[in-house]
Parts: sequence; structure tokens; C-alpha cells
Amino acid sequence: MRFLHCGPYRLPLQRPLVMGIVNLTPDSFSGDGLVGDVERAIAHARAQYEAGADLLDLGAESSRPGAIPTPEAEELRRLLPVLEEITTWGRPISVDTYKPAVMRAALAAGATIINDITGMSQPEALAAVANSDCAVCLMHMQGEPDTMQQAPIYGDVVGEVRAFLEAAVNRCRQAGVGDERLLLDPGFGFGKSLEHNMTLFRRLAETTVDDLPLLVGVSRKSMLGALTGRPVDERLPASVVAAVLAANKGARMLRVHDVAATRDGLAVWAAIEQGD
Ligand code: 8Y7
Repeated sequence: MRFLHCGPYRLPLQRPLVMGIVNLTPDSFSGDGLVGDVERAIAHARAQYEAGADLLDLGAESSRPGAIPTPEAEELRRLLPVLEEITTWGRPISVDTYKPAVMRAALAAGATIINDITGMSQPEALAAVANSDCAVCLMHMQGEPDTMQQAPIYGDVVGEVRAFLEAAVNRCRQAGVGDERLLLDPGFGFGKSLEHNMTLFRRLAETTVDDLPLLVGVSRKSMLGALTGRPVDERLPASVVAAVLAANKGARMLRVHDVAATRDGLAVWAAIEQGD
């Protein structure tokens, strides 16, 4: 059986894992920003586990389209009080950051996965994770959050995303980060039109490299708004359907806001599709 190695934890990869989102940003795209309220964030984290999350993803910098970067000190101020508490719960915690100093602080505080929306593009980021035994999610993004949705352009979106991920995997391997620590993610909505997102989704399995596990994050995203005409707070059914379809296409981890509903969808899918 295959496992994702994240610090002292081993996450089995035979059934799709559910990563529950915990947003610590004031302007969270999905309307669940929890900044300035450590207790509420901790309660939300606990609720995500109780709803059936296998692991959590903590983010303190908004990467929604149009977002401007958060200063490092502010990101740490939002992140560390929550992280220091929830890493004592004995479960793997991912931190969504691309800043090397934030990675180092998060790992020192007990985070065991780094979720980097820039795919370890900074040498210092690579050094930060190579000096630990954390897992790393390498995500593809075209451009940067403040401008990425203005005019995303590709010749062959699947080929270009895969080539980017392959280069990121090679950088990690060269730095000594083994395959058992890697997750890959095509980065839905990150510098992609609806058509790009649909092509990537349809051909999800082609985006991975050497069968490394894929993470998919489509929960409440605007691509679902475009398909349903629904505002962000009415995208739960669309999000669950998309999560289940991603699982059916081979995703090994689903990054979601609505953990319980996603677990229900996956339970039905697994019973029908896999006989359990
Ligand atoms: C993703 C993500 C976001 C994603 C990974 C949102 C931080 C935007 N989306 N990380 N982060 N994959 N790995 O709507 O799709 O949740 S933020």
C-alpha cells in the first residue's frame, strides 16, 4: 500500500483523502474568513476534523483572483497562534504558503505539509522543505494571483501544466525530497479560463508525473459559479459533484470547505464504484 509521508504521519493513499480548508484570511473568497479570532479558527479546525477531514489546510494569505500579497509578518501573526494549538492534536496539518520564512516557521510549529501554490519556485522554499521531512504539494499556477485571471493563455493546457509539474518534481528530487513526500495539483482556477479548467478536469490523469498522487481543489470555485450561475454560498452541491468526479478520475486528495457533504458523496461513489 502507498502512503504519503508527512513528518511522523503516514496517510494511506488507497481511498481519496479529504483535506478540510481552514481560512485565516479577512477576505476569504468563500466567505469563511476567520482573521482576528483565534478561538473561532480553532473551533472551525476541530469541526472540520469532526466532520471527517483526514487533514487540514491552513491558509493566512488570500490567493483569490485579484488578491494582493500579504506581508510576511501579517501572515505569521494570523497563522502561528492557530497552528501552535492544532498541531498538538496528533494529525497532519498543511500550511498554504509560498514564502520560505513562513514555511520555516510553520514547520517549526509542527506543520507537516507545505502547500505551495507556486510549486516550489523559490530556491529558498526548496531548502526550507528539504531540511525537514514534511510532505509538499506542488501546484501549477500561470502568473500571480493579482493578475492571473486577466488573460490566461496556453497552447496545450494539459501539456504545459504537466511540464511545469514535472520540472517542479525534478527540483524537489534534486533537493532530496523523495517521491513519497510529493503531491501534485493542476491548480484549478489559477491562471485558467473555464475552458482550461474543464480540459484539465476531463484529462486529470494526464497531469500527473510518474503516478504521483494528485490533489484537486475546486470547492466553491468560480468555475462552479460559471457552470451553475450560483453565488459562492450556494455552490455546495456543485462542489460535491466535482469532488466526486475528481475522485473518479483518480484524485487522491480533495481540498474542500464542506467536509461532511464531501465525505457523503465519496462514500456513495466508493460503494458503487469500488464495492466498499
Ligand atoms: C487551491 C489551493 C487555493 C487549490 C491547492 C480557493 C490554497 C483558492 N486553491 N491549494 N489553495 N490547490 N493545492 O478557492 O486548488 O480555495 S485558494
